[in-house]
Amino acid sequence: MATTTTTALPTAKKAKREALVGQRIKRREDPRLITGTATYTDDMQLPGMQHACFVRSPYGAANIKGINAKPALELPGVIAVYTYDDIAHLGPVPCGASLPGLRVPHHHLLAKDRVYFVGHPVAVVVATDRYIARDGAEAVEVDYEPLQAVSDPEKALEAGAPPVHPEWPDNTAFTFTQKGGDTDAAFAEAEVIVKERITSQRLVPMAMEGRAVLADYKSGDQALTIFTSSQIPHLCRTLVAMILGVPEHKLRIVAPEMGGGFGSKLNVYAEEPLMGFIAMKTGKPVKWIESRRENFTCTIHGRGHVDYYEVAARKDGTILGLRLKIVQDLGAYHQLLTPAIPTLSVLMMPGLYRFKNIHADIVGVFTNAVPTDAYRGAGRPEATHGIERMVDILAAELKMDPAEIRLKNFVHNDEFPFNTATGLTYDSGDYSAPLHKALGIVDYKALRAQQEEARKAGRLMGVGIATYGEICAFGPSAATPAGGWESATVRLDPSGKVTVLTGIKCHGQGEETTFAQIAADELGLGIDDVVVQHGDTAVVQYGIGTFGSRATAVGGAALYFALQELKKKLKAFGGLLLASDDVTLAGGVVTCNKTGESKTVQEIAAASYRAMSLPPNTDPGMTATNFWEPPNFTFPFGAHIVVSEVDRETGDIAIKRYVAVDDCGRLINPLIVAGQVHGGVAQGLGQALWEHAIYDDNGQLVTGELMDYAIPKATMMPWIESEHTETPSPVNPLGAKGVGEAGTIGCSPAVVNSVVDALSPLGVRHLDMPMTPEKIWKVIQGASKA
Ligand code: MCN
Repeated sequence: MATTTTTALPTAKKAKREALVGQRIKRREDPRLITGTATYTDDMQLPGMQHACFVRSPYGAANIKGINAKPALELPGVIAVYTYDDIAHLGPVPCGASLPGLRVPHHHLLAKDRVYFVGHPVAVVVATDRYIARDGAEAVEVDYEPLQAVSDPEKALEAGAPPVHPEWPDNTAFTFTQKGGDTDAAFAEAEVIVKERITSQRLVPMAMEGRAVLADYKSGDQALTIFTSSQIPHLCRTLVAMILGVPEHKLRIVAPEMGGGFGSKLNVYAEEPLMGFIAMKTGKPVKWIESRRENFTCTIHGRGHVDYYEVAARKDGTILGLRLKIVQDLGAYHQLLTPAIPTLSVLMMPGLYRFKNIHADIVGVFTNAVPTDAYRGAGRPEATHGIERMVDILAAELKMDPAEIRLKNFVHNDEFPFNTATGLTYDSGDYSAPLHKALGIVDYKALRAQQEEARKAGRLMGVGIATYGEICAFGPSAATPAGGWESATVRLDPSGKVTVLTGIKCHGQGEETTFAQIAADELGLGIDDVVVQHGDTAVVQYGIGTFGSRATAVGGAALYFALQELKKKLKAFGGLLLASDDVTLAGGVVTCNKTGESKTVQEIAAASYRAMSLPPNTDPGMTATNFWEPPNFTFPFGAHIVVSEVDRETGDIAIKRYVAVDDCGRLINPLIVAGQVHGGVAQGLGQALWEHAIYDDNGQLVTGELMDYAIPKATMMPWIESEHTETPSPVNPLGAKGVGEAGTIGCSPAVVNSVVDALSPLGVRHLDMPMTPEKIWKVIQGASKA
């Protein structure tokens, strides 16, 4: 996988006085990552550190008749075993989402008298080393009474299905309806109606670094520090303090280097407060590092949709309305945002299209499985997959070209800001531009001619188009659980070096680089004059964190405004030193417009700390902080085109070409953006072709290891031709929209549309993901028999 552009990378020094924003600057994070000198949680060793290992349920559903910890406690090196009775006084794992009538099961940190999914924590063993802790966990005897589990959300809704939570025998956590326009009238007016059942299978987010927690308690100060691989350190502090009942100012959360999160670490899990509890109880540090197997069974999954679509249209291809039912597999509990995810799907169901009539019903279903929650795209890949499949199905029904039908239904350029059927206001866009660009790159007309030839020769070649719009930059606080603002502090040291403190948490996205580009440009300094710090509640002012592709559009905007404040201070101090009211700040220098005399930013910074004299109403030093509340989300968009070929004999799918044209507003760093698109596409391709978290009828995760759960390896990735259009967002001063999830959102429908197109001569109209060779082979066999 590589980028198509071969432009030489500028060195930071060379680029010193050129605008850095917009340049393909290499990530400053990478040297420590590729030389193995970064410090992840598991790299940390504290004196007297203990290790924890969990006893977890091997059953999808069972009553706990008794727990005997004695055999574990007899093992040399085992220090303690804790069960529900020890932690009964602590708060539950929190759910931050609310919906009318939502049923919220009490999510104890350790199972009380029943287990609800394989991996459910029942006890935690503390020992002198990791291996003894593991032996200890195996020695704990738990007397289970197995119960019938239910893991298929549609079966869970059937009468007589085993109840996941006995108090709610219908397994329904909530129902939710969202309506816009007059959908009945749209369907009455329709000349054609197409229907399909479309699934978005359960997926494992699969960050390279699993979850990891290290807690350290200083009893003299009554101060608890928890190092945890978290996308939301401050929210984690607030919530863990509540669970443990410790004062928030005595709790410090540090999120050290992270090997990705992909939404799975936008959460507070039982292990975080439990390690805090153990550290306080034993008076010694304790570490828990998730195994890969635990990551499969105990960290949230994504997707888990069964959707029923009906699209009403005119014969000319104009879409009139959409009816939709989502059956959302929630798993056994609500994690932080579980019930909110399908509501995000509904919000983005109109995609890039103008139709104004929608009726969407969601039913959230409890199953005996680990909870679903936010995984890269969180609700939007499901929506985009659904609407983009339906548009292709409609095009096939009407024998229209899939590009033409999209162009016909796009929101027009003069309609922005555009109010959607689901109550959103799309900020800005030129939706046909990426599609035209992508069609140009593949030479669409020639490609279709080539396909005709291939078909004549008996080859199964497909061309798939998907366009997408996504909601990101979460978001106005009124619409985001726990607040949607973000914070930044910019500190100029006496030597003139810059420290940026940001409330977002970089965990692979590269803001240590892009935020330094923004700060260096605004102050006229070099990128090496700036460091970006994040992820430590004792260092950084409160922030919301990183998710929903918000860090740049919201956190970057907060940084921009803090920089404007700092620039004002620099001019005021500079003016004082130059004895002039008429000064300009440019290129790292404040210049008197009358005399031409100047002072460098470094000289002004030093003087501001020395404080021999200060401008009126000014404090010594040179710091500015901004808390920025965005007025709206931003809505990136794009078009992906996939050329595929299916092997008739094996069902294997070869991706021959992958073209991604994405519009995430103004590009801060095109190299990083390309990396984000590549990574996103890898995860979308994984869903389209290989990945599936399958629970059997007993609630066992049968694809619970990497031998069975096929994430794409580098050799399985196609060459990605990544291009852009740039439509600035009016929502923030950077003009930036998010890009962290775009690749995933655009990918899966483009791939499925391509493969369905390849198999359409065999009468295939729809395929569910993952399109494994076995599934495709069976489809081909079935078609040839028919
Ligand atoms: N960027 C840019 N120009 C733009 C938009 C973004 O140069 N117009 C840059 C940003 O400055 C940043 C990167 O692109 O360096 C991604 O920025 P943004 O779109 O703001 O997304 P976030 O930083 O908020 O990241 C969150 C997003 C999400 S929601 C998931 S899930 C995801 C993703 O990012 N998880 C990731 N990308 C990931 N990448 C890695 N390596 N690891 C993860 O866990």
